Amino acid sequence: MTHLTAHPTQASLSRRHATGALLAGSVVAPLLPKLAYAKGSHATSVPHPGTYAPGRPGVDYQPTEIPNGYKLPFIVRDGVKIFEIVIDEFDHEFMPGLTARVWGFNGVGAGAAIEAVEGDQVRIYVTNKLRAPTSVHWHGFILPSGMDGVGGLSQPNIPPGETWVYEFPLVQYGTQMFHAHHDEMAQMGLGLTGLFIIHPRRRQPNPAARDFAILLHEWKIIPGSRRPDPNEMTDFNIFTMNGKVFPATAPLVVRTGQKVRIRFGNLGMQNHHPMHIHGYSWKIVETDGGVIPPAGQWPETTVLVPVGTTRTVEFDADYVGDWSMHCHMLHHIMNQMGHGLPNVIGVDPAQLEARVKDLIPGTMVMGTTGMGDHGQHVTSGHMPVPENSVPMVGGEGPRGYIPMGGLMTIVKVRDGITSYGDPGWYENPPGTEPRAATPTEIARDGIGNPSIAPSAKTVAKANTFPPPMNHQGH
Ligand SMILES: [Cu+2]
Repeated sequence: MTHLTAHPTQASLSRRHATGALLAGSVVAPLLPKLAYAKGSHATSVPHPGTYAPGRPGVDYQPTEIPNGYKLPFIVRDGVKIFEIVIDEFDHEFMPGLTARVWGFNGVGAGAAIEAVEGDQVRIYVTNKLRAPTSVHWHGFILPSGMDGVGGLSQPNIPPGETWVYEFPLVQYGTQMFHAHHDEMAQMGLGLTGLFIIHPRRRQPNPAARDFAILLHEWKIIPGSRRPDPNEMTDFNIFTMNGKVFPATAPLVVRTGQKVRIRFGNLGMQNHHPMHIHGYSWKIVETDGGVIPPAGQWPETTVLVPVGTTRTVEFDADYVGDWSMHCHMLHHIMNQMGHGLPNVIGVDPAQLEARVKDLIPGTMVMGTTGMGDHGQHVTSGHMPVPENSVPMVGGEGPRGYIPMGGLMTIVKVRDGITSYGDPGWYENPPGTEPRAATPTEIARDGIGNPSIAPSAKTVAKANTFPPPMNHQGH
């Protein structure tokens, strides 16, 4: 029973689990000491320790899609899955028009992913090409303390130019993450964050046909600059899904009737993201702490993804269409939103422009009716902005300009598709889209009649508290 004393949590091993562990673990000599773990809230589908062949994509698990992201390849040597992480500085495009020099894993800013299977033994080489020391932490993993990746605590930092190796067994499944754990605010703020998907060894009942993972991140990139500012504490202005902002975010393409799983992770510095889907409700089935039993899952249309966590949702794609999926913190769907500006909502621009133009010729007053048309002015080129910036820029939609950016993508549900390439825009069937009302309809239904639409004044009066005194009652 010597291996059962290898980890502090083993004191809490139940007799049932200890028995399973002994049966499964007594067979082979592992590369590293195999560890037994009490089954906490994290998810397992088979006993640990155990000896399991490296999980094969398409056979032992259905690979997860990383829209816009990059999945690290692996090789298998002597039963160990080997990955190579390269930490470097490079130019990363957030969308056409905005590129910045970030720090990231394998050439991707906040969009790299590792995928493996519960029971795999993983060996991960980390090459540090930065001029700064760094380390890699495996976020949400049950592993030996020394492999936890905290610079100065569980290991010395990896010096510039060196390649270090981590190795541990995966004794859980779920949606985990990895990130630099030295000089955290700077290194993560510059993009050293990634996803780590661990599939269950034993296939779970009724798995999702479509499985997506999206890492949320936030950056401060001053318009016109080419470096994210790692000193920012609160005022982030670029919000990414796997490193991209809308309209550069890839749509999630789904066939009608399929079960869909979306794994959200958030390794930003500061912000929580209430991710909202249109046209559907979903259930939160997992966190980075483990699986939520069915009885504990409740339906929502918005899942809060707090910083430092993952949330996995599932729903059945029963409704065809183009459905927006976005963060409901509304400045998180604004690219490089300008704020701290004078509030000119409701101002008559003609008068203001006439007076300011004496001082500054060519002045164009914007924002008097909101900011919805700002991005369109920028996109069409008649509103000058700093080079390499996308201030409040959105994208062209099939029926007009979509003034959203940042944490926004589109779930495209289509009948009978055989390819998951972008199917283009959804054509609303006749009669299923709003339009201008005809005079006949307006007259027929009494629109404009005070009994249907009382004036704002009438409504305000009725809602006055205390109600107007009824003098006749005295
Ligand atoms: Cu948000």
